[in-house]
Amino acid sequence: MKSVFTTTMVKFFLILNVLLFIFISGPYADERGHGEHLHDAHSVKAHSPAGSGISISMTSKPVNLRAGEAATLRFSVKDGEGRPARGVSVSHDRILHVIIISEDLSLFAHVHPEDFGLVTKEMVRSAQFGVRYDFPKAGRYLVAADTAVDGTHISNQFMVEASGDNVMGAPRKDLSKEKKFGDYDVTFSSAPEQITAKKETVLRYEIKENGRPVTDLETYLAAPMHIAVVLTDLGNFIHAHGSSPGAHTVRQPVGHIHGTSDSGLGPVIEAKVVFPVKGTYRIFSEVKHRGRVLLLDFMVDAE
Ligand SMILES: [Cu+2]
Repeated sequence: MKSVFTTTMVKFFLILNVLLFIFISGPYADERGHGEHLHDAHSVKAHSPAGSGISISMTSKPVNLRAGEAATLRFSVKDGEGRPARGVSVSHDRILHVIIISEDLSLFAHVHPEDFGLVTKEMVRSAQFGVRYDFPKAGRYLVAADTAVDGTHISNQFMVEASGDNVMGAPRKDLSKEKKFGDYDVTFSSAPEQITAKKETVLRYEIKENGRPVTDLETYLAAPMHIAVVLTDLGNFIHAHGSSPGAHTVRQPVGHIHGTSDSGLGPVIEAKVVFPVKGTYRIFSEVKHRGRVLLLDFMVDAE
């Protein structure tokens, strides 16, 4: 009798979970209008391939975000006619990448629909994907969404605002090039040293753990490093990927090829970035070491 009850309870919770999941991923018809408004008013279309008309729109639930309250962000990938885009596919191991950065530049999140459950065929068919994020502080946030449609990178950025009492402060400028992140010491440099907007810059990270060069970084989401570059007023955003000089990588096989091993990256990771305009940028970068994602951040001035 007890086991029958337990089985029933398990079934009940399974069904409840499925229902919750459907609820979370279900259409937000009531908010679409507001979402379009958000989109029209604040989003910056970044890399939509010319002529394809494919874009990502976003809505939030609740519509008015409150700091400290659970929120769901929902992204719709649409073709030029406003229909669900066909061919939305996994890139960098995920169907959609969402990066959230607070206006005070103190908060960084990198989340994916996969972090909250399975990506279903229905989600792909309707080209609608959701993530959850609890905005910790009141203020503005940049939300950057990246996906791939038929192998072409699609990216859109949105600005959202969370209300509440716990208001974020102004960003602090810190151009230091040697920083400590837990047990890791990271030396950051750029070539050329003086960064010029619109010209290619190579960012270089040298990573040590307790004084020893780290040579066993792992790939994280199919890249040695994921980099989010943001202008300090959140007006510009770039998502780039790093490579490990001398190691076999997806993007830049330089020098020896050490097979297709997932590890053996480091201690130097480099990334090519073109800073779009003059200004101060914060650069958040993620690497993976011993199964943990390490978040590094530096600031630079571009002339
Ligand atoms: Cu991602």
